[in-house]
Amino acid sequence: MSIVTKSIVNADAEARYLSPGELDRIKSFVASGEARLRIAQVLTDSRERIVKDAGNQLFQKRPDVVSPGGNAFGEEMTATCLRDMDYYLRLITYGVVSGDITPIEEIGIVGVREMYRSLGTPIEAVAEGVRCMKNVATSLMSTEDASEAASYFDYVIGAMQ
Ligand SMILES: CCC1=C(C)/C(=C/C2=NC(=C\c3[nH]c(/C=C4\NC(=O)[C@H](C)[C@H]4CC)c(C)c3CCC(=O)O)/C(CCC(=O)O)=C2C)NC1=O
Repeated sequence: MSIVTKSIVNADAEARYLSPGELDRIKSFVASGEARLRIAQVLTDSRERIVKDAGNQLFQKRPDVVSPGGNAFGEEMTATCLRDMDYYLRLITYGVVSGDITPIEEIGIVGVREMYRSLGTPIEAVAEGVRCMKNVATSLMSTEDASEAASYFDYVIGAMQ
């Protein structure tokens, strides 16, 4: 839910006008809109490159995951691993557009620890993959956009620690 929808739901539950604080938050959401859309556009347009380059970086840092016995060993498993990275990049675009980590949290973070544990996937290596995507993605942006974008990647990385 965006900050706009959320504020309206909260205000209407109390049959009141939006408070000055809510209007302020909506104002900053609107003011940052152009930058957030620009960032989402870069992530969307460059998604293949971001996932591919970040995947290569990850497998250099963590050769164990693509070695025999590793969770992403073999063509099919490696492809599934890259697909998961693409999933997280997609969720990050949702967060960037809505200016809110809630969609990332609800779709990709709640229960993630248990999920990867049951799959035998080392979650710290998934976090490392997201960190590699952050590095590739932010290198494609201005300093200001990079710092805004980085906060969403950092949320995912932090949630997987
Ligand atoms: C959009 C929300 C969402 C997420 C996040 C998601 C993740 C997800 N990753 C999975 C598997 C997997 N995920 C990985 C990923 C990796 N293994 C590693 O060693 C690397 C560190 C890492 C890549 C960075 C692998 C290799 C599998 C297959 C594991 C297996 O089948 O044994 C599976 C099991 C089912 C399947 O294979 O599709 C799910 C549900 N699905 C979703 O719908």
